[in-house]
Amino acid sequence: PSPRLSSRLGMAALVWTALCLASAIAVDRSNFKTCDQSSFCKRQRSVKPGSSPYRALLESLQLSQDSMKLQLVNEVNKVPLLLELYGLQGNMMRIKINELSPLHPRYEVPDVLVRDPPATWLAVTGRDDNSVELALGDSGHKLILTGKPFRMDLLQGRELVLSVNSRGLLHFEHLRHRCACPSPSFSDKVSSSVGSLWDKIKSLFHREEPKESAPADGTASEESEAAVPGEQESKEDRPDQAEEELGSWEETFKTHTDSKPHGPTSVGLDFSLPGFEHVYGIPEHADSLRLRTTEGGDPYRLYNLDVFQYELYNLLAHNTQRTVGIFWLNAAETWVDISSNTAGKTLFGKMLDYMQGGGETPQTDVRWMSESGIIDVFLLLGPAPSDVFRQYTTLTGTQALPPLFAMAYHQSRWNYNDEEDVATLDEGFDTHDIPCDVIWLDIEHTDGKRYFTWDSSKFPQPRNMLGHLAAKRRKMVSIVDPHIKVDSGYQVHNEIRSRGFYVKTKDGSDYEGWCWPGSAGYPDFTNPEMRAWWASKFSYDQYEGSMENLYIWNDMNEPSVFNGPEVTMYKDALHQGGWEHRDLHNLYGFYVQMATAQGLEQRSGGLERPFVLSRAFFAGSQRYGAVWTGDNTAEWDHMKISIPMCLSLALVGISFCGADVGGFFKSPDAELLVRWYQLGAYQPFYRAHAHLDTVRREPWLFGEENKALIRAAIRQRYALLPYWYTTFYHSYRSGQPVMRPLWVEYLDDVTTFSIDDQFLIGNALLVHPVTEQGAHGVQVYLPGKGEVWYDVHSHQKHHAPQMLYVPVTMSSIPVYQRGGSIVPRKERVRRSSDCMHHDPYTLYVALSPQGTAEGDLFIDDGHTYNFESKAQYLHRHFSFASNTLTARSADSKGIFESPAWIERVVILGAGKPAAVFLRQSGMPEMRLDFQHEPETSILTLRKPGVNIGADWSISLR
Ligand code: NBV
Repeated sequence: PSPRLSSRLGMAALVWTALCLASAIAVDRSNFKTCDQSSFCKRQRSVKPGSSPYRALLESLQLSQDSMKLQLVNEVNKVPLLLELYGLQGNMMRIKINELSPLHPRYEVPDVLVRDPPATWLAVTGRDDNSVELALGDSGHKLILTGKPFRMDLLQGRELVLSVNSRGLLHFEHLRHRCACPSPSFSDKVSSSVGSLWDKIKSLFHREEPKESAPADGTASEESEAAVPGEQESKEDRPDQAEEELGSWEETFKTHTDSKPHGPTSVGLDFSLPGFEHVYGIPEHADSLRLRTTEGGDPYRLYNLDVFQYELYNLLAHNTQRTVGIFWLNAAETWVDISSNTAGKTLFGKMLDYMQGGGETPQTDVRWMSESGIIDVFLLLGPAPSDVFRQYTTLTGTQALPPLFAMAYHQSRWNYNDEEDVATLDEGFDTHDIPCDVIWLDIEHTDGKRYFTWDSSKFPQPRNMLGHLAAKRRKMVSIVDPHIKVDSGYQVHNEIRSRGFYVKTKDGSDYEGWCWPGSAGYPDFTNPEMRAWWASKFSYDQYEGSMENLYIWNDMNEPSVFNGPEVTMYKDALHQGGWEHRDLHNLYGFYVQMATAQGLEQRSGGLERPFVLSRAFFAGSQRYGAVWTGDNTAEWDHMKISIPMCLSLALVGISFCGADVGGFFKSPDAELLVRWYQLGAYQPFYRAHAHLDTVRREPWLFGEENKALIRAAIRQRYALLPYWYTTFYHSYRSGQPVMRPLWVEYLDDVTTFSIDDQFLIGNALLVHPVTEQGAHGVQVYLPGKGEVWYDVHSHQKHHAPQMLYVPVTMSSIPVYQRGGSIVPRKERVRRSSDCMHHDPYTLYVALSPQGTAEGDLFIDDGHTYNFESKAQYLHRHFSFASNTLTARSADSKGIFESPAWIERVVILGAGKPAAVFLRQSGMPEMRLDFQHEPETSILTLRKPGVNIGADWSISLR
């Protein structure tokens, strides 16, 4: 790593460094670009804060019911842009900026938004010479748009929430002909070659000729300085040596040259957030949860790459008063700069400012820079974190509700060698009495890395193997990567080739890169026809040897190309519609997972919920399955960093996240492995995985004591599956993250803002994993003024807020249940989650200091869409108040017959009652047995015996 990188990331950089070094097999940091080596980033960053050259032509403003259009003009090059503003329902706003008349269309990201976001009204509420004031629906927000220099300020009441282009960093590189040339002869050569290339692209994809430049919607005002046809080009005709030098028309990195037939196309814009010191999101890499400033270092880079695959475009800013989000919808390589006026200040400095009444309001400034496409940005105006989650997921979709088995424990390694190995492994879990739902097969199971096939000597009878697992009510996952072996004997390849579904080179031939199978083609997943074809390959008759209990894993979908620039695809490779890979690189992995999930859905006639794990992702990937944090190492820091990594993902909609338990590279010692199992048990996706070169590490290979510890960790996970499932259901319904940073629930507790070594599951469980070797204790922060928390193991009650030193042994990690919550569990843990389907429940009722509690439970068949299409589900609500626990329906639409019943109720923080009575409608009141432990205030009610779907109440008298 460069010193620049280290200085930016501080301590966490060391962790990242370790990650890179450990992955040295594949990664040398110098093989990846810095901003200075990425010409557009360098050009964008060379624009310094100051007066913006852009002017909004206020006289061109056109207002329709739900949008406003207006021209912007760059006063230096006179190129006109079109600004569109939309007020969106639910307290959001969309800003689009494109060229008014681009030479040819610019890429606009398709398929990520789940629908056209419903708009609300906009009205002009004031005007003067240089500004216009707009009201945004009934939200109470106003936008002040200033003409010269162009900027926008968004206010709520009199409070400034956010400003756009206030630092003047809007920089929109318009499309142009290549005329800036060292010599006229060279110029002629180049422009004619560019012309012929564009013709070639068009003929390849039969794309429509771009429309003649024409003022959009007649918005151009006659006396405006906007482009006069011809004028734009004559200005561009001037030789511009600098532009050539900055890599605008061609760029070389290492041995790879990126031809840039469209020249410079980047876009950039700045946002200022007054009053915000804490920003989160854009989970690009292993770092702290809270984002750091990038001053004096490189910006955060958003470019899906093998190993650096952390990728999302939403950023959240939070303070005690409000939370806002900025969602930048662009699929090209993107860099994000973050700066803050308090970054360098010590706490003492800040206090001094405060006491002296001086000092500026703290402010965070964010600058986004993308290589191509348009500016399309959504402002999510909160005001609470839960509102921002709802807003973001109404745009990009919520977390798909995974099948229940996918939330259970997964056993993976690269590789389980053959059918016998799988059988022994499966047997091992039963012999050692450890639950396990899924066994995974990595790339070695295939016939020479030809996906959708099996190595016939190692896996001669895959259906037998799958059938055997099915009899144990277990599943299997096989890997299907998106690089396809170029081999005329491989049917998948032949079909893709003959249908013209491969990504093309700039010259129109099928693009070939080097990957696991050797020479490989890359299907063009951006093409819907290709995706439909891919999906059809998962039907049982196409994917030979597959069965209902086989699910899929998509790896290497950044896409990873061993011999490509930065281990990925050439940016000038061409996709359907003639789009360059440059325009949509970050969408590739999203589409691979989408097409695979569609395949699994289709093979069951649309009945079964798919499970697909993906390494690369984009905004919206939450709709298609799970992700993991990629190739980590068996080191303590790597285990620890998985917490902020999954939390960052959760903040931007992707809840189903996990890290390889045990670490992918290298071999963990028993202590690290046990601690990792204990942490993984509380992360949404729970899979142990290991590199081919590591020693075997099934849970029973580390001695009896460690086996027992690992078994206990996995059993804790299984006991809590009803709570996980219900929390995922909430995420699916309302977009709230499953795994949450503390500040999401404790909005005005500033102590929580920087915490990323502990987290919440839903709103009821707080987890503080042990991430230090040889730890004897951990410092746990229990939030919530006037609240209480109960240790889930000892049931001891603690008052909050407080920083608590908790001694630890190897037996477990600290987990607390919030006073005021009710958590359902299944305590008869069995071989797999499916075996526990009809098992009885135990309710853990943790009383608040006021003696109240609330919670719920969602149940369905655990694997189909019938909960949606036929309302076959139960959503139960439990509440405790006035010494009475009541069960009723939380949603009367759902109907589902379940034989499961409640076998126990444990009330934490309860006094001893004289008697306990159960009441159910139409039945006589029944006395219940109970047991009370005075030292711990635990009241256990035995065998209420009520069906889980029934309405009842239990009163303590
Ligand atoms: O398919 C092999 C591995 C896989 O086990 C791992 O989980 C992926 O992240 N894959 C990467 C390719 C090889 C990495 C060195």
